[in-house]
Amino acid sequence: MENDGGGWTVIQRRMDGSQDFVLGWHYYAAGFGDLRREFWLGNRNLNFLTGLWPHELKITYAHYDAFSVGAEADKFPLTLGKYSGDAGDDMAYDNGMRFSTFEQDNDHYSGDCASALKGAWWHGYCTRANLNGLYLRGSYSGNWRGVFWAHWRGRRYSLRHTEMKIRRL
Ligand SMILES: [Ca+2]
Repeated sequence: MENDGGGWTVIQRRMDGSQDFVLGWHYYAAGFGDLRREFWLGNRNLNFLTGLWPHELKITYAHYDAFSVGAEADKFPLTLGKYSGDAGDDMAYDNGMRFSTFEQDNDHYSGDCASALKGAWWHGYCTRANLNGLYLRGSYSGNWRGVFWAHWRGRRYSLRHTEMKIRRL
C-alpha cells in the first residue's frame, strides 16, 4: 500500500479459500471473516464510510476515482467513477446496480445471478467481476462461478488473490 501513498482501507480480500463467501444478505450487510485473512467489510460499513466522505476504489489491477454504496433500504446500490488500470473496466457493468445475495435477487436478469455465479455482488445482467465467487484456485471448467475478472484472466480462471480497498478523497 505504500506505493499508493497509504491511507487505504481494505474492504475485501481473497487469499486462500479459508472463508466461505456463499453467504446471505445478513452476512454481506454486517460483514464477515477475518480482517487479517479473508473477509468482506460489510455493506452497512461501506454505506456509512462512503456516505461520510467521497472515496476512491482500488482493486488489484483496477482503479475507480469514485466509489460509494447506498443505503440498505435501496439494496446497497453501487456508484462508481472513472476507471483506470490494466485489468479492464469490468466493474463499469456493475455501476448503478443493487446488491444481490443468493436469497435476495435484486438484479436485472430473469434468473438469479448471485446463485448462478455463486457470488454476492452488484449484479445487473450478472457481472464481469465476480470477486466474491467460489475460491477455485486457477483454471476451472463448467459454469462461471469462480473468483473472476473477465478481461484480466477470463471467466474460467479463479483468481488466487484479490483485494478491494478504498481511500477517502
Ligand atoms: Ca433476477
